Amino acid sequence: MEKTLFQKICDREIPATIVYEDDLCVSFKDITPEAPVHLLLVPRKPIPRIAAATAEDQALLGHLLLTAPKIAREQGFADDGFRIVINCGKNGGETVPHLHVHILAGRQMTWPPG
Ligand code: DGP
Repeated sequence: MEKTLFQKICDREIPATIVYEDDLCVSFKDITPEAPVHLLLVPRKPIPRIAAATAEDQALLGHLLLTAPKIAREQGFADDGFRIVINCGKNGGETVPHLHVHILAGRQMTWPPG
């Protein structure tokens, strides 16, 4: 299987500004930031989208949700708040078919999203 774009970033075959990594996931700066802070958090496992995750991925998904605020604390933007977003499939706006959590911060977010 060909590696996904985000696998190549995790494996440092494509450059990115990596801000966090552990055995299960990697976080790096989004190339087209939508906020002063815009990070992506991706599992090393190339799950194509959140809807493709299975019960086998339960601990990994929990790890991602706990790691996002950990990164926010480490990077110093947790106190002012932040948003996490997972786009899924075409209508969800997912353009890279490798599950990723957007972490957005540094400005007042609005609702509803576009
Ligand atoms: P989504 O639309 O939810 O699939 O988000 C994909 C994000 O990935 C989008 O915000 C831009 C970002 N992105 C795409 N290609 C690259 C890349 O090569 N490097 C980095 N750092 N981010 C990328």
